[in-house]
Amino acid sequence: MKNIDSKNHVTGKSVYVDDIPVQNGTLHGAIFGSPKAHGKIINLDLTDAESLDGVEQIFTFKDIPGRNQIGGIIEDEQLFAENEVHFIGHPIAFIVAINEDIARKAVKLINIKIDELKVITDPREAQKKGHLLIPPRTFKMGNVENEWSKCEYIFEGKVENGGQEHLYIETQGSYAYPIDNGSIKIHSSTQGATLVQKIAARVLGIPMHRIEIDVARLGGAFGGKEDQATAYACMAALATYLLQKPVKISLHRLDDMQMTGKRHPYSSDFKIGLSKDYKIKAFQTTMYQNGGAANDLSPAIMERTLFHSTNVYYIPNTKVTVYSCKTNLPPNTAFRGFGAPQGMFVIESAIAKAASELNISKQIIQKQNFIKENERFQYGQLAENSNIIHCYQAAERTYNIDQIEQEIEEFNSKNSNYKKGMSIMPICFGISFTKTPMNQARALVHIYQDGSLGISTGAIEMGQGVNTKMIQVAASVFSINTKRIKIESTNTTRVANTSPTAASSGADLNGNALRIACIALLERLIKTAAKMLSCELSEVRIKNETIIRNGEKTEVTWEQLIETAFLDRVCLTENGHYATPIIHFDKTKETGHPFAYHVYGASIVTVTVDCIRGTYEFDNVKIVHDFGNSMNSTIDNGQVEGGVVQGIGWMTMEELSFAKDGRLLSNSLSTYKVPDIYSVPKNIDITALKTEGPELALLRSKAIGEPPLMYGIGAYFALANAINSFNPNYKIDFDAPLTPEKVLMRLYKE
Ligand code: LUZ
Ligand code: MOS
Repeated sequence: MKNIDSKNHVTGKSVYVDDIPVQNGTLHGAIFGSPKAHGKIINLDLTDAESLDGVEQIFTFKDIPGRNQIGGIIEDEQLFAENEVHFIGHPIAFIVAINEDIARKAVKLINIKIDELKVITDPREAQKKGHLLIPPRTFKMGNVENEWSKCEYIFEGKVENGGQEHLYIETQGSYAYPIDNGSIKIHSSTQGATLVQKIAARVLGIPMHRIEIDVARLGGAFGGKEDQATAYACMAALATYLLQKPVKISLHRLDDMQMTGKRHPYSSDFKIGLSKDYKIKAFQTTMYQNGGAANDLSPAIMERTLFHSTNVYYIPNTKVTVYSCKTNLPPNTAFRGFGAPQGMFVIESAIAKAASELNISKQIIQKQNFIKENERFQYGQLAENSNIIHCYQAAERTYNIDQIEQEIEEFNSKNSNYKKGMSIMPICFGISFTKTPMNQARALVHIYQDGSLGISTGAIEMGQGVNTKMIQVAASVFSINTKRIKIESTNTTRVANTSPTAASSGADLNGNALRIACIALLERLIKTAAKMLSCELSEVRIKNETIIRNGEKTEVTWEQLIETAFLDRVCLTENGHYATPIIHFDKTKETGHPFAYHVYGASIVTVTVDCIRGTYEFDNVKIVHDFGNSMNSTIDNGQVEGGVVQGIGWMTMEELSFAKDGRLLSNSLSTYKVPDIYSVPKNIDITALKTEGPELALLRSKAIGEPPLMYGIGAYFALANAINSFNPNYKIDFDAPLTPEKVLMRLYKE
């Protein structure tokens, strides 16, 4: 099935927050953010701004009727700074005016005096000074301390990875307006409708039932709207509540880039020990996560880093510690992969370091250590249906890795100014929110009298195609045409208490809830059908919109069935609830079974470096991916392609740059480079590993959102190998992103 939104997307008809027709008298908001990264507010002078013609009102923390607190996991983040500011762009005031231009003009008229305090942007410096967001956490297995003396080889190193700007095409935004009885409706560009509802209720000091959140779709999110859409919805809601007028905010790109958090940069130390036959016997790493000025989702992201710090490998002795460091940057947040890419980059770096020192190819070590069926991850869960070995073998078969290596060697021996490099990136990603209670969802299904359906779930469409998958689920249960089914917006009055659409679990959780609702309705309809045909329940089923009796088509159509059921006063509405079974985790022991299943895959990344200029082109990414039994290969392949490109961007060209004073220098698209059509790999081959798929995946089709991003990590090592064949003096180092500038310096490093 094609993505139901494709046509409207390419013709510009899809409606986003900024496209919603506004009501008469709608006011427009703009945010005054802190001009300094750290300091005490001595004086805030709003008089000039307030007297600007067209400014309706300016709100600060003093106007908040409820609590000035938007922190989710930890309550450590104010909606508006009260006495201190902690990052540049830290919201201080919200200006509401008759149009956007005036609101933005007024921002410039606000005068503030800040007594500056020391600015820290480096996570290691923050950790040394004791500025931690939460206490550090350690995962371990076996005993690394005892193991080092038994290792044949030991290598140590340091790894840096940069952050990443989400660059959703639709910036953060919200449109709020009063509805009946003192309630408020908010259209928010959020991945977490319930989170927005809950925090807005907290800020306004009113019950959740007085706030209705509605989300049609997002123009991209990538994690950036899991937590951070909330602030903007709360600001619009606050102004709406106090003025009783519609209020809209849609961030300017420059403000969005400056104010919002990004993927976490990490700085890490590692130590890896191997046996003579290249088995990894021990692995230790300490990672310093740059959390920014408040917790946001950092504790959960730290947790996912810990879970993924051994990637696809079985390592009997591990010790992994993550410090979440408080710095004067915008609070860093969820980004596709959610800490896992950072952890996986470190273990892959450790392996690359060992390979480089031992003068062997990285694959030799990778292959020796793939986790096997029923070996344990360091957090206690067994690798059931571990498909990494199958993926790797399929990649060897399908793409002939030896031949690729030979061709690269040949190319490199014949060319002096161009060098090629390749690398294999295996991945393993755990599916489920690591916080077990979040793994639940609900759906609401109405069958209307004419046989058409309206379905609602808690899933949010952000371009990933979840709505299309939801329609497929309902169509498959009833065996009816997808055209009969309409998916409604995600709305908290229809489906309550939703988890954010995140953790790659949107389709699994909401699709299973929807399936449960549809199956319950189907059972009722089968009863009606049996009654119509005067036969046993077991004799009837529905196929292609027709009632089948004992395998034979009858005259009864879907429409007749529904009409009869309605006249017979059968309930044609159903609610489904799903909670992922079997998962659990004990934080006191750091062990359990946190994931419903794992997604595996292997990619081969090849690159050509122009050794005069330091520029490069990715020739190929060849992938064997474990989709399970993909329910929509067009959508799933699209997710793989997008993920690969986003991962390569993170590893190679997307370089966030902050000045010492905490100012974001790469604050626009002229200074922050994302992959464009010219820089994507020339070719992406995707081969599906043929498997049945796990029972806990929706229709045995595995979660797809995040895992493929990590294929892009291979880009770093492919580049390093190409540099090395030009410059044998280059000793591999780990400092992503490996931008063309950095490549050039390494090509000519003595
Ligand atoms: N969000 C979250 C996530 O709250 N918990 C998770 O485990 C997670 N994993 C990936 C992406 N977002
Ligand atoms: Mo996400 S990083 O699944 O919001």
